[in-house]
Amino acid sequence: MALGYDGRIFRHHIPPVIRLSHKRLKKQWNEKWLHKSDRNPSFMLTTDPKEKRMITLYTWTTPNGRKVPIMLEELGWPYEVRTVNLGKDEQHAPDFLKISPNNKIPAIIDPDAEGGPLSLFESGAILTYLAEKSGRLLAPSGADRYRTLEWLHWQIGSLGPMLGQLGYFARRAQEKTPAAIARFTEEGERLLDVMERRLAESPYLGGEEYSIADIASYPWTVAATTFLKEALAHGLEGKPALHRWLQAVGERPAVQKGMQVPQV
Ligand SMILES: N[C@@H](CCC(=O)N[C@@H](CS)C(=O)NCC(=O)O)C(=O)O
Repeated sequence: MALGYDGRIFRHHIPPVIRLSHKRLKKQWNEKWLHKSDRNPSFMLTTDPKEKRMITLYTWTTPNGRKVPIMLEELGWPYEVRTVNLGKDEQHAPDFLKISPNNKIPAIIDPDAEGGPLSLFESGAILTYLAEKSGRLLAPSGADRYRTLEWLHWQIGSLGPMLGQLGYFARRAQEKTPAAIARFTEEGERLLDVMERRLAESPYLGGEEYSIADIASYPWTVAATTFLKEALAHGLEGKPALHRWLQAVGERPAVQKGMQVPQV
């Protein structure tokens, strides 16, 4: 499908040349994604759509926000970053809601997906999609595939939410709620123990190979040693396998680059 479109959502100030040559495409995108009342300038088309068919990544400077840039850096695919400033509540902009109905980053739009442009939210779905599209970082079948998906889902359903809640109650909330802090500290510690046991028996979370399960867990493990260090009782203390894994993953150039995205 000759989309010739770079994934940016557009509505206002569309250059005439684009308006003419991409009329049909614009109509298709507007119908699918745009909200009439939205005036968010960060969603405007600003580059020549014929030049680029790259993935647009909507993200912010948080652990969940770093997973997808790490993946895209591993793949070496060009991508365009759109910041969604959570501090300014941009995750609630109506246009962003069309892409990410749960009002959370990360999200992507792939203009070059099979069957037409595809928007995706939820980091686990995005990582799985990119792994399947590229044929990398997730085994195509068999036990290795499901072991990787198991640990990917563990991160999405457990490590991320528990450490995220700990961050909220222990660091960000004005009012401190001891029971909530105790609960999420305990759960955070327990999950780091689970991770330590897994990594003591296996080089990577999914098995012998580095995979999307490691990409998903890395930014949260870094958070456990930085932003959440004080909140956790023990954190990575006495966890040699976790230290070994953190270092191995952290040495990857794609991880180092992805952890710097977005630049704000
Ligand atoms: N399960 C989701 C979690 C995404 C998530 O919690 N994102 C946070 C940033 S780390 C967010 O967008 N928070 C904005 C808000 O809660 O309003 C995923 O893995 O993509």
